[in-house]
Amino acid sequence: MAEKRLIKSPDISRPDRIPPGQVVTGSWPVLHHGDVQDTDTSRWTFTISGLVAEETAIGFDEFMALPRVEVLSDVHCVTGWSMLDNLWEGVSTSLLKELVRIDPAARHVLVHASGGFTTNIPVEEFFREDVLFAIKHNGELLDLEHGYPARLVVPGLYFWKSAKWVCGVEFLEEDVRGFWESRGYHNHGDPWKEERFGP
Ligand SMILES: Nc1nc2c(c(=O)[nH]1)N[C@H]1C(S)=C(S)[C@@H](COP(=O)(O)O)O[C@H]1N2
Ligand SMILES: [Mo]
Repeated sequence: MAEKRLIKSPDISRPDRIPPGQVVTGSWPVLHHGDVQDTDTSRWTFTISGLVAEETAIGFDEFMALPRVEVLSDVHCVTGWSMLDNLWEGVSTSLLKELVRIDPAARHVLVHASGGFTTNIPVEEFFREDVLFAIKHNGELLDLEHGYPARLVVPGLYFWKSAKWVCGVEFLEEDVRGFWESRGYHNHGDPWKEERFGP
């Protein structure tokens, strides 16, 4: 199998790795709204919709067979914990550009997860090199609690943007706030600017 490309998230090379108001944790907390999604992979699909030439749904086997990258990144949760040096393996968001033709009018991405969770990301941040649909963390498949079979990982933004149990993305011209973003969390969520709550 071809060597996977290792991408280092830009924050990895900051002299101070810990954003203001954050504390490093040794063990990985489990945080989400609602139930853990126990995905039936024989029925799971990943759907690319919205401003695309043709809405496309990819089954589990096909998704798992897509070329993968590895990303080394830090995690910063808005509740105050950070976890450094995570090695993620999965499908780069930029691979979607090879699967569908995205309308240049698309400015925003609404990420959908099983169970109804959503989160919104500007399209240029969604396609940053270190953003991926992670399948493995530190060499192991994700636990159910952490988003099996796949979760988005957006290293540059607070961890609530990293949707667990991801099942699709929707390309949009206008921004649509996601689950936490419409419940008082900041629309953008940059940990270095402490964009925790509103607007
Ligand atoms: N599907 C889904 N993904 C989600 C959430 C959620 O409620 N549902 N919560 C987010 C929040 S607020 C955080 S902090 C992280 C926590 O991920 P972890 O449980 O793997 O630490 O998942 C994010 N992704
Ligand atoms: Mo969170």
